[in-house]
Amino acid sequence: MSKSSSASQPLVGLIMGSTSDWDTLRHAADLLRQFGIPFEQRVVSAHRTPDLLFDYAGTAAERGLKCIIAGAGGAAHLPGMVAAKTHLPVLGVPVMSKALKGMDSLLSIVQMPKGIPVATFAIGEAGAANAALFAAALLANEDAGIRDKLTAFRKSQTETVLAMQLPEA
Ligand code: RP5
Repeated sequence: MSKSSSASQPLVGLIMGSTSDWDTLRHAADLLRQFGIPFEQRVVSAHRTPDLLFDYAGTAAERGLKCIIAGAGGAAHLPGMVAAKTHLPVLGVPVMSKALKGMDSLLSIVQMPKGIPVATFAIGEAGAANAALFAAALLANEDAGIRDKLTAFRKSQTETVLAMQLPEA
């Protein structure tokens, strides 16, 4: 996946280690779009494009990003290395790996040593979606429009669950 961004100044960086991660991270992109949050999306690999990683993370704050969602699989050092190069909040999404079903990705991302935090989400689609919702919650502190959309999203979810019916016993 090549570099791309929405029309206005991106507030969220959505990066992943490979195009093979897109099927997971697209769930974050869908929600950011739904909330009208401008974001940029890009493949940045910790071990295959380390210089790009340093440049991307090192310039993220000055380019106006407010947080970075980083998804990776396997020995998933992308979120941790990004966090090492920026003070912005980094939201790590473990991608489901073939060999270990994402447990390797999860443990690689969640087990950051004390001092450089990465907010770690669930493996796979749920984690990607929740990372986008968390990014929305961060931005909602300063943006009433995003806050209203987040409140409406929650209300709609609640109404859906309240309307759920089980089959008669
Ligand atoms: C990681 O290696 C990526 O995040 C991806 O999840 C995994 C496999 O990458 P590909 O071999 O599919 O490019 O860096």
